Amino acid sequence: MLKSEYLKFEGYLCPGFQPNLDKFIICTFYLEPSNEIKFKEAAIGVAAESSIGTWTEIKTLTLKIRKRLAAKIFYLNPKSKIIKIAYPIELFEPGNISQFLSNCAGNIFSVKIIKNLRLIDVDFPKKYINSFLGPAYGINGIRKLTRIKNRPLIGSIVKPKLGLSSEEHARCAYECFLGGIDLVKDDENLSDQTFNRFAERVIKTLKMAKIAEKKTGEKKICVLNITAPFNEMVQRAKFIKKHGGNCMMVDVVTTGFSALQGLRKLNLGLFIYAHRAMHSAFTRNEKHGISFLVLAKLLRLAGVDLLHAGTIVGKMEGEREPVLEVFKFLRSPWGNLKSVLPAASGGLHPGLIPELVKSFGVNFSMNFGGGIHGHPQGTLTGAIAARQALEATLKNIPLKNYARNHLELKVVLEHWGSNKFI
Ligand code: CAP
Ligand code: MG
Repeated sequence: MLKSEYLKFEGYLCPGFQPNLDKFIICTFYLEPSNEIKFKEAAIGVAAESSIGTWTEIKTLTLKIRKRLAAKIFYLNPKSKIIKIAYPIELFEPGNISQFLSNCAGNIFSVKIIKNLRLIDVDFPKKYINSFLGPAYGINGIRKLTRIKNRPLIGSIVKPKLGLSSEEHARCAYECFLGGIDLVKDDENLSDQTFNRFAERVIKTLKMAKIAEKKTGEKKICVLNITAPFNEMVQRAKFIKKHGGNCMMVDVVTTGFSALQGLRKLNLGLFIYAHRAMHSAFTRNEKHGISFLVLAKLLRLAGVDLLHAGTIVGKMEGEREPVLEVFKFLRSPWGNLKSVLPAASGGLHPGLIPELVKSFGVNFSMNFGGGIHGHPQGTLTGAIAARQALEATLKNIPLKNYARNHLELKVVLEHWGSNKFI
């Protein structure tokens, strides 16, 4: 039986090495070797296969290349199963996220010597961070556009996610806007289906948003999903711009980094609303895959302006600490790149707004699909109730007190209380 020769390799295992953070990308992994494979051997295999090595010694690998480009394991803890690897920055092409992933999240997930491997975190040198465009708008740009200074943005997702005509869709969005909602978005799986054509939806929804702006005096954002093959996405984005829109939604995981970076580079004058559908296929398993924190860092490099990042209390998985860590990262300074507005979404209803503000403060966006369209009295009332719950929370008034003379909210509290998902 053929056995890998990783243990014989030199130059990868460097306990005590202190990487210069301007010259190395640092990846933190959780590693479980396969049976019969020593922890050290698996670690060397991961370092070799994600830099310059393969399963056997090769004659073409000179000492010069090894010294310059070999990835260095500088922390190795068999107990916690954590390893830290320093990758020489020369291994990477600045501005190219797909290349980074092919290197640090590529073949290493497939090698037989590992049972489980998870890329938990990554630290980049400033120079590398600044080789990316990052968000065009960021939190400040979105707040300037919406004229919302210091409260959370409140959004809704048109439901049902599929099945409405473009007319019905625009009508539903209009009711949300009229009820006090700032952003109304397409669902992640709505694109240009026969029953709701993209072009018609854009024209009708933007028209209704304009009417609602006049009626409410507030800025209204239509979050229109352009997810499609790349060239088609560019055409759809330009169509939104031509009809007066200011936001494009992209399913960033299913679309991929190459397309996302391509869109950002075109500077289309629309802020990028990032939906993360499919992320849990590789972010959820705590022993194998890539953490959402790593994905959030890459999406900020790629240039998204707003990113779904979890709720803690809603229907989607995501524990308190990792969710708060991502919120903190997206809102913190990072090289020369702008910040990203985190969005809480999934199984939320107005009764949960105090809990959301307690966890996340005011610098985020919160979305309600079922939580608005599931209101016993329908969409408009549901939207009004959500806005009332936000107002009460910002004034520090308990919802049940505020509900005494805000009946739309009263109905919500009778219907869902402040119940949260498990
Ligand atoms: C929420 C939602 C969003 C999820 C995405 C849905 O609808 O429209 O796509 O929030 O999850 O389809 O489930 P509801 P995440 O408000 O009706 O639950 O934000 O975790 O990426
Ligand atoms: Mg959805």
